Amino acid sequence: MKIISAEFMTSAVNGKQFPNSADPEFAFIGRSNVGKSSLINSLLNRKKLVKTSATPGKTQMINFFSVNDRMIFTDLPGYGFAKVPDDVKRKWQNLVEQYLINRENLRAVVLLLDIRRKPTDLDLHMKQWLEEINVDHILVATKSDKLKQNERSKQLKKIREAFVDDNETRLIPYSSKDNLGRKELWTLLGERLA
Ligand SMILES: Nc1nc2c(ncn2[C@@H]2O[C@H](COP(=O)(O)OP(=O)(O)OP(=O)(O)O)[C@@H](O)[C@H]2O)c(=O)[nH]1
Ligand SMILES: [Mg+2]
Repeated sequence: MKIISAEFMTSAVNGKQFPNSADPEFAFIGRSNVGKSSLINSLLNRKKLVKTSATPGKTQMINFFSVNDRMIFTDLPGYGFAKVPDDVKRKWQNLVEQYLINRENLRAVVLLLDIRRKPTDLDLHMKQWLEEINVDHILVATKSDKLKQNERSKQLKKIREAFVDDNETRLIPYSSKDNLGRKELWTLLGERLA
């Protein structure tokens, strides 16, 4: 995908603030610190469009980005970060649920997993819940540059065993550092644009 334009649209802390647009939309979701914001920057060839941080829990709202004036990317707050107070956690959870259930132009969710870690119960619940509410999802294993090639294959296999129950579902190894997997992920997004 050639990126002609990528612009921040708005941040939302509740459903009323979601932008009114019918453009096909893709959401990026996963644990705190898994690399959601970095992945969006990598896909859009922008170093700093989306704020990233070594401190988990950085993204606390849903941020909307308009891409090529024809689709929208959303960066969701990460889940599973222990240091967030319970009431804040509940607020994020409500926001994300509201968004995933009601957003009519949502075409797919990109679900991110850290390639170095075994998926958690929260990851598994998110995946099962997306299936229940009939939202299409694409699986990505982030931070692949942190492992050597043989370790990478081993981890991908482990993640598959824990997370995917068929042989067809793709699990794309990605690195936002060197853009590994960028083309493959764009192909899957492109298929869902039409
Ligand atoms: N080596 C490497 N580091 C990465 C990669 N992706 C993200 N990181 C680093 O991981 C940390 C978290 O990245 P973010 O993109 O901010 O993660 P996030 O999922 O948006 O985090 P929250 O907004 O807190 O939920 C940052 O220090 C990034 O530089 C990657 O592909 N390779
Ligand atoms: Mg973030």
